[in-house]
Amino acid sequence: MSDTIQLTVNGMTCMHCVAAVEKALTAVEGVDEVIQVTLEPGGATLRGHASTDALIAAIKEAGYEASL
Ligand SMILES: [Cu+2]
Repeated sequence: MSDTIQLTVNGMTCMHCVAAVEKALTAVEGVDEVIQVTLEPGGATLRGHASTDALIAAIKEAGYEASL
């Protein structure tokens, strides 16, 4: 059983940023699927049981800001 998690992501300016965030989230333990990352408004929707702290940290490491 996995949950749908939605995050607000700030700092993305182009499709490369979107791809970078998508890649970063995919690598987090517990992420089953990154459903979508949107540029405008900046956000990410994914499925899994990953900790939100780990997701936010991964996005930060990729160079962006995220919050629930
Ligand atoms: Cu970009």
